[in-house]
Amino acid sequence: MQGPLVYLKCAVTHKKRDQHGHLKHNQISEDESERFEAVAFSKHIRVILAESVDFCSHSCPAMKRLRYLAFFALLSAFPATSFAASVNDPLFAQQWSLKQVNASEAWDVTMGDASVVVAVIDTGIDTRNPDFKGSLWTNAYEVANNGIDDDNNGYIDDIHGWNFQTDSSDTLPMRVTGQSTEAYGHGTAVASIIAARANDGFGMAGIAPKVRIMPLVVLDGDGFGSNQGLAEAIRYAAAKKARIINISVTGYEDADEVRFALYEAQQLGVLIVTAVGNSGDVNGEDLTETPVYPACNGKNDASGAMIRVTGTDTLDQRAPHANFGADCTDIAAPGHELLGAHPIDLPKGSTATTTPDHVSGLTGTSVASPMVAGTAALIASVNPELTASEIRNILLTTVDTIEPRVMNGEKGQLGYGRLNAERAVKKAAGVQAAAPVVVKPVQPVNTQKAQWDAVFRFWFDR
Ligand SMILES: [Ca+2]
Ligand SMILES: [Ca+2]
Ligand SMILES: [Ca+2]
Repeated sequence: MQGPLVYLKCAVTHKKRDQHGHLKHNQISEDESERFEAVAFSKHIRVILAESVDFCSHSCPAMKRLRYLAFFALLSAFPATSFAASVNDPLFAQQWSLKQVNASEAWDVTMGDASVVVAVIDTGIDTRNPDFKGSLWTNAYEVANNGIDDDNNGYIDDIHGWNFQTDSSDTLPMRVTGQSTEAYGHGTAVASIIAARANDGFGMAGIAPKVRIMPLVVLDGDGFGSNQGLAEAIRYAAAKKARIINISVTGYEDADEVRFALYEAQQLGVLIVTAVGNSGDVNGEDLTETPVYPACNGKNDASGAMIRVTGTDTLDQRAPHANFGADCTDIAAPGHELLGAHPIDLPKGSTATTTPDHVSGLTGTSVASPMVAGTAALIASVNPELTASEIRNILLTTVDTIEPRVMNGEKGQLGYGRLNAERAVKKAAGVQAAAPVVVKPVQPVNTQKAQWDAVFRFWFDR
């Protein structure tokens, strides 16, 4: 069966510097955004049998919840300021995104539970990077490298996820000729924003540093894939009981196969978190006029379990290139100049590389989506009884309001507000979160250009 000629594209762009070290803004090249090659795609339809064994988190939720409540009762006896969790990761101080959403305060409640699995549908994850030590999901019902499909799910030796591009168990990022490092490193960066280990004295911290990640490769090393591969990956994640799926991928076709897979996953209790994509235009695109998928598959579906994420900057204004639009956008999250882990075999010393193992300057809704997916994983960790729809509601009703700071013409277009991990996690734990929202100083800006200048000063001159 010939698959549709549809291309999905990862939704991130790097900010690069010119020869003087100044950041350049418009980095999505025309030929890249228009590069829709014809590739024939043929796959069997797979029937994946749902597993019968539950996570521990499902079998003992009451105990886990009691543990958190007892812990919080103890904490409440002390001044709140004594306790914002501190970590020793050397790059943590540069992770403005974690400060913006009060991650440290959320970590006072939980840094995540290893039973909570987030599937990362992307370009593959280089889990050889030390920041992923212990974070990789393992398929307990599969025996590695024996050439047998031990768990009878249609995938042979899939002990750590699957590569739907090569139909193999190799989930490392794919090397292809002439590829961009952006696409090659995309999945690794996205996964690290969710679940890079914290307090390991190395690199960065993910927002949910103790949950696990399931790599599912649907995009090649150039960042392109098919709707069929995406649909299969969604089904795989749901059958293997991922609680959350992060999809930092967008395409322009409303594909039946993807829509059905999303529906099935939600029926199985999975929360879908997806980026709303970037435009080649720094002003982004209004998704009401130009919808992208799968983000707009959740259009007007308030009862569903999809969260569509756009990106914002340090000033809580829409990040450059980030799409928007009330119909397809539920929430905003930091998506400008973020840090991420780097595949270990990329050339060292590029201007965008902060350390050999990490990259800076990641901008796009691709890096905003995992901020929300990771927070959802914290919520699922602290209260395993919550349904995906309940997790969604908590995330959307605990946001910080950003309307006063949103540019004219974009008000009401960036979702309910900007992610606040502290209040979301504390609400999930049944604990009264600190009521007053700390509003960051806002610099007056009049134009897009001025906005970026302000942002860059804010960031680089500290
Ligand atoms: Ca298998
Ligand atoms: Ca096997
Ligand atoms: Ca770390």
